[in-house]
Amino acid sequence: MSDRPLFRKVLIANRGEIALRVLRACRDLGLPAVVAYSEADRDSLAVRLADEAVCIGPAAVARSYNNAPAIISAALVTGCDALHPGYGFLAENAYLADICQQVGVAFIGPRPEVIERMGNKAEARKVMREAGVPLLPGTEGVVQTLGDARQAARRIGYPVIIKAVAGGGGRGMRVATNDAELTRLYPLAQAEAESAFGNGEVYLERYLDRPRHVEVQILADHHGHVLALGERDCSLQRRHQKLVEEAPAPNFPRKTRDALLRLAAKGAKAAHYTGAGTLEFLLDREGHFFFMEMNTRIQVEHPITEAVSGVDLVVWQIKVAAGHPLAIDGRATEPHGHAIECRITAEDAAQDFAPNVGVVETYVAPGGPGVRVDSHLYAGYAVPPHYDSLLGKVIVWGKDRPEAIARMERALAETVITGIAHTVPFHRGLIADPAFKRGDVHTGFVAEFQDRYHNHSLAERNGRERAEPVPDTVAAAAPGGGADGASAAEGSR
Ligand code: MV4
Repeated sequence: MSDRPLFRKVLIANRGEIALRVLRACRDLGLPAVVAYSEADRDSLAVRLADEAVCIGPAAVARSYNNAPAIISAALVTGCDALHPGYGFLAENAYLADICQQVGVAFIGPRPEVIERMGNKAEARKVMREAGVPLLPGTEGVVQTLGDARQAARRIGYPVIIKAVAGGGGRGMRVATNDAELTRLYPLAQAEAESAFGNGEVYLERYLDRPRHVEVQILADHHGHVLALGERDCSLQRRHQKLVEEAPAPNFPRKTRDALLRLAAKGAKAAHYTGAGTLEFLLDREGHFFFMEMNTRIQVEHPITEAVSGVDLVVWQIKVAAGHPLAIDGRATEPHGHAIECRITAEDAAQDFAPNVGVVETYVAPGGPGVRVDSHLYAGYAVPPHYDSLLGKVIVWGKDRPEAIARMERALAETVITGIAHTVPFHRGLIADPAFKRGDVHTGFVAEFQDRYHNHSLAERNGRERAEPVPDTVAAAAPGGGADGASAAEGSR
């Protein structure tokens, strides 16, 4: 490659730990970076460490991090010729990617048409079906009428799940176990989708009870090379917020994994994908996998894939956006060892994960062999109330899963954060759980863990064995099937 710099300057259009992560990649590449920040983030670590910083508006996200014109203006006035959107906010906004293209700023992500296509979950299903990627039985595209929905559900077989085409991440899903429920829930799902996404279109799929969530990291360049850089198990979630992720997926047969990675790469190729992206799959009890949706961004949990593949995903995102070919030998990225990530948030697990804000009094980050911390915390930092509650991520690597677990226990035990409630104690409980240690994970795991924990402490306090179970989201749904699933989904809002 020539010594010509990749870009003149990169605008980082995000905040928190990911702004810092992207800044570090820019530093590693010798690229100057500008951090775009809101008035609430003036004192953030990314702003302090950046070469340059530019205020894009007030604290409210609609007027700063979600304000495309403000972000584009910031890129232009600071002389940036590339923009990294991070995750969340406008990271999967085709309009921002399109405007970038029009004003000559490289959007570090896929083309706007690809973002748009994958953002429509029914369209994404069509692309994957044509590429031969396994899907759950479901509708070809959007369901237009209740009559069509009932007919489709009879063909698919109950239980079915109604999903918004503009949805994703679990919002606005409804589970129906029979025709009467479908009749009741179909208009509700439509109305919910309309109000949440401004698009009331929905589609149907066969509903799987407590599947595993396994996703595949894709990296693709503008020269037709597509790499599947391994899978992550992200089954440990609470209300669609991931708590723990690991790579490779535990108890996952070699043959299934090979097929998963091969088909995910095929799907990404069919989608004309470029940059870093993720295909999400559900895995059933028998080990069959089914495509669910594609995320067209770098994900929070990308470091575990970096840890086992040796590939710096953010560096490569920037390189492929500049037109560089993927000079990575697919065989060299076979997973080496095992990595686990805990997402530490400013939530109080003892108060049903109520978010809390305040000033970080003390912060002592863990370290030592095999430990990486991606966090924007520092002692004296005031966690602003306007944004999500992620404080940072503890990522560990070990030569095998038991070593990674032991190192996570060590790292979490070393972590000190005072001044605000956080989830480190909850994570320590999860990691120490015998079922987790067996790799016996699924999307109902956290709810079941909380039930065990909650019932146990209540039993202690009340001197009795069982307390009432706590209803949760679809994740908690359904020991015994869809009927509970439907009510749990309904109760989740
Ligand atoms: C499902 C499902 C069961 N069957 N689809 C949740 C997030 C969104 N991306 C899709 N989700 C689900 N889709 C069918 N056909 C169960 C979930 C689901 C879930 C998926 C992954 C991780 C955690 C989850 C928690 C609850 C429900």
